[in-house]
Amino acid sequence: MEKLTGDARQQALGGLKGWAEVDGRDAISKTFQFADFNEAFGFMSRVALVAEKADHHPEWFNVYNRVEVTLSTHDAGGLTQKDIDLASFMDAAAG
Ligand code: H2B
Repeated sequence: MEKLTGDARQQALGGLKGWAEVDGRDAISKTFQFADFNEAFGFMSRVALVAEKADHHPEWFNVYNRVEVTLSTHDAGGLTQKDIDLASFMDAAAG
C-alpha cells in the first residue's frame, strides 16, 4: 500500500468530513462525540470488527462519550487509501 500524495491525496481528503491532518505526522484525526458511553462503545465495537477484518487498526482514545481517533498506515509510514476507507466507514458508523 502506497502513501497518498498529490492530487489523489487531496481528492481523498476532500471526500472526508471533519478529519484533519495531524501536525508533525502523516496521519489524520477526528474526535467523535456520542450521547453516552453505550453509543461510543457501540461505535467502537462496529469499527473494531471491520478493522480486524481489514487488518487495519485505528489509534484511538475513549473517555465516556468521546472517541478521539488517529489513522495512519504504520507499515507505509503514513496516510494510505486504507486510512481513507476506514475513516469513511467510521463516519457512516457514527451516523
Ligand atoms: N494498522 C494500521 N493502522 N497500520 C498498519 O500498518 C497495520 C495495522 N498493520 N494493523 C497490520 C496491523 C500489521 O501490523 C499486521 C502484522 O498485519
